[in-house]
Amino acid sequence: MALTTNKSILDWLDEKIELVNPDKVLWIDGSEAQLEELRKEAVQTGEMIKLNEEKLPGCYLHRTKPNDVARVEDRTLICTPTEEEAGPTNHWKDPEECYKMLYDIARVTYQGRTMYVIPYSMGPVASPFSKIGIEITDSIYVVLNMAIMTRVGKEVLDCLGDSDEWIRGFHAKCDVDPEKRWIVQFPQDNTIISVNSAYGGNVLLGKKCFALRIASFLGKNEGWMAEHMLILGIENPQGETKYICAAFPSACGKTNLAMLIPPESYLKRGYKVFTVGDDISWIRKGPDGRLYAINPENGFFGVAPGTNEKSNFNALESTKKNTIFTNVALNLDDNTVWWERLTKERPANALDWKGNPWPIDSTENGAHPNSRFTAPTKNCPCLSPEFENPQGVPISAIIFGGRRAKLAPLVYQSRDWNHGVFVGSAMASETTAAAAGAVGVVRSDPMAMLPFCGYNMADYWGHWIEMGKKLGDKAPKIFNVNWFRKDDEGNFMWPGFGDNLRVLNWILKRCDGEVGAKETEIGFVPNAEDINIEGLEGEVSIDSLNDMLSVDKELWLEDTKRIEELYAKFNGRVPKELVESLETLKKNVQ
Ligand code: OXD
Ligand code: MN
Repeated sequence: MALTTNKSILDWLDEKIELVNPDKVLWIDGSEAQLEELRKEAVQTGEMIKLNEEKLPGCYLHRTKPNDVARVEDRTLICTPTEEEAGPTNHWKDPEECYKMLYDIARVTYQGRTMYVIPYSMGPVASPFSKIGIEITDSIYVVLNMAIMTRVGKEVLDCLGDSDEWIRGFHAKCDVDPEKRWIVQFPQDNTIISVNSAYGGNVLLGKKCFALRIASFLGKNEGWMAEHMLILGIENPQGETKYICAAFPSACGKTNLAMLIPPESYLKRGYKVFTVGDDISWIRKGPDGRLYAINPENGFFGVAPGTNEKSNFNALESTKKNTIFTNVALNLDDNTVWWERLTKERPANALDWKGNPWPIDSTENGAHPNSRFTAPTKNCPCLSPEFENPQGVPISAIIFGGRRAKLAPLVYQSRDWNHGVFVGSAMASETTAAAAGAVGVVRSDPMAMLPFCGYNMADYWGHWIEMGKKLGDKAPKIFNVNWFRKDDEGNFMWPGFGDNLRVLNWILKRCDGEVGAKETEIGFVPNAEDINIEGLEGEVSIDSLNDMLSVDKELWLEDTKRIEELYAKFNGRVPKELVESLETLKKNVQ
């Protein structure tokens, strides 16, 4: 039975049912009883493996096809009416042609299967920030993941009423054929279609497809922002909490920063850190003129390898119940999971992520490098009490970051909002061994949004500039951090992890005008003595801190060429404010 009388939904469903021809249609009502039925069914068919109920209560393991383990950026399309609207950093196809191609691929592929209809809300139901989506899928794995990552069920439909303001999401697993795999956004139609994949990033349509690609487009038209940013709160010993949003390309420790544990000396003084979000922020101007953010998600879809008690205690704790693991190794001795660096020793008796025996002398990984956990946010020990606040949290600072061995100082502050937008647009990171391809290659990734911006990126930068005008002197301050500076021997100079709080503290002091800084060619850089390194004796000295804060003009001049090349792609569409900032930087470092 349909859970709604909303005509726009029912009409759309009828069309899709006719196209894919399912055996039956099941509305997801969000009840625990229904989800439990689906879990049982998935275990019965082998789609999921139930893990040790004592050690990992409510947890399951799922394996995707080995050809389907990550997002596919070259098969991700933005189908705007013209190619120019999608811009040079997106892949584009004519919408009409693309619908036809996708419908031909998906036709009758639900035959013999169930169509699941998932009504979900991104953001707390009925928050002014929130948006509603309907995803149809032929995968129980998708249903169960969506039920963790978003707010699912009948109350979402009740909140929507008769409105047709909802995002259409259509997923069909088909044959999981990589040659016919497409992840497609139609921003003008509020529509997402994903075919031939069953991997989270491609099929949990609320996440990257909706909450970033479609939402960035909505945000531009409606005057708000959808960003690839974590949100964290820092409570000082006086009990005041300030919030920061931060964007990083992958492999820069974003989840770790979102859940950081303060160094011992800070804990003793009464500092606390709270996670509001680890991946996505929806941001808008609040009634008091400041910028407010919510995390539209309800779960963490985190990378498992490297997560351990030391690197990210809070993330690991989050995965200890009601979590779905994807493509990790299975420890056969106690029916639990394992991934690289979870513990020093690997389990002796285990299956690898493909479900094959994993001999103890194997040189292969047990878990896929992009294996994941889908964990409810409410499991997180440091989840912010403001997580469900429908009004969001006020943002004091925005941070951009990347992995730059020699270039960017540990931290610097932009001169003003527009210069900060320039800093974000110029973001780049060096590749690591975690991804395929050469290591240490600099890749531009403006605002960490390269694969996630749903329209022309130059116009997106323009939208940032416009937001700055609306906020005026209430705009958050914008900073850049680099936890990955290396010395001449190739060693990391900064300890990172919890000690990053020392840098965040400097940032918040700058926001409050409590500390000075040096004006340099690239922006405001801390005086070394203003970064607290008490307790880091033997690891960081004032001298090494001065090194980490130094600006090598030659390297910066070289980097301006990369930015120039990036801007050149946009055929004169880059906002003049950014072009001016680039010219200023060039002049300063010449
Ligand atoms: C993610 C990503 O999965 O950014 O969050 O790739
Ligand atoms: Mn992400």
